[in-house]
Amino acid sequence: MVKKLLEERNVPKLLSRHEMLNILLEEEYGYLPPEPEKISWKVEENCILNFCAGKATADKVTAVCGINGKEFSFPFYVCIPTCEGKHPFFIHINFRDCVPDRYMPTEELIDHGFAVLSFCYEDITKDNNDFTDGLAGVLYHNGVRRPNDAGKIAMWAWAAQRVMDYAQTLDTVLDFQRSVVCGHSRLGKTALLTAATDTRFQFAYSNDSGCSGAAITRGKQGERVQVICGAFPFWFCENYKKYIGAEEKMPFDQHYLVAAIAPRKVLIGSASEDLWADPVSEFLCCVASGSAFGGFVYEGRLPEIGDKFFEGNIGYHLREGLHYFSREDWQRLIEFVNSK
Ligand code: GTR
Repeated sequence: MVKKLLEERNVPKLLSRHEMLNILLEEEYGYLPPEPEKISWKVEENCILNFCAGKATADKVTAVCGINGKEFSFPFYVCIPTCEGKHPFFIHINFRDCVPDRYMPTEELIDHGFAVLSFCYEDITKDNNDFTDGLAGVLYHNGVRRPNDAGKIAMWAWAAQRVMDYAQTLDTVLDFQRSVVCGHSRLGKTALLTAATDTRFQFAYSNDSGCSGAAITRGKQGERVQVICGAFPFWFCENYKKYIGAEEKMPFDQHYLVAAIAPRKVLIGSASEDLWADPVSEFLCCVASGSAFGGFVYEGRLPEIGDKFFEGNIGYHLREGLHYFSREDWQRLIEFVNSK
């Protein structure tokens, strides 16, 4: 039944990682900005004193990037358990810059032995059509973009990769076999693009990312290309608009984004009432990209609330409820990472 549902979607066949990435960057997200010519860090140690009663350190770091002969800076937080050992870690692309935050239960993550590095996406460039703002202003002259130049998702992904540059300076306390990039909704789309374009990330987690994220576009319920390009054209490159009302003509579908992360690991999380994102289309994306991971292991039927398909390197879980990055989602993510 699942196989038949996927066949009806008529998605293009998987290609090599390189080919799939080129298509996605050219046609959907735009090419990521170049790596900085130079990068340095300003570290404010223990910006939150005795964080979690001393269970963790909390530093505020500013990345100072030389790019296009100009300078671009952004802040992020680094919370690391104080106990001995090398810690698995999350790079969380967050909506807000608070630690903790309603989308980031920092103490619980620390209690599970994870470090978390997080930044607020709008500290990179605002979530709007202004391409003179922040990193966009450093990249583009007067905010003018060519058809395949980075949209805002590609810029947020670039920033997550800079946070990974910093993580690499902490190699005595972080475990790079369990490096995870994660995000919710538009930032779940961003997390997938981050890992697809940077093999330093061993795991990616997309929570409720839906249209132009982890959901197959062809035959999708809820949000479609026309709607997303109407409301948020700036998330993508200009070329993406070609597919408004012409999704069948796309030389790709979203399984390319997920498959481009293989053979590394991906977990896709859906919420049962998030029909705008469309849990079934997110699940079908796991099925469609499965062969790139050596198979998606599931029970041959559509998912039910509470399901966790964690056996393969591509995993899926379905939580009850609405569009939200919940504690339950974080718990599933921790379980998935710890099971590998
Ligand atoms: C919605 C958008 C979705 C999703 C969401 C979010 O308005 O239509 O694609 O990404 O925002 O980021 O919360």
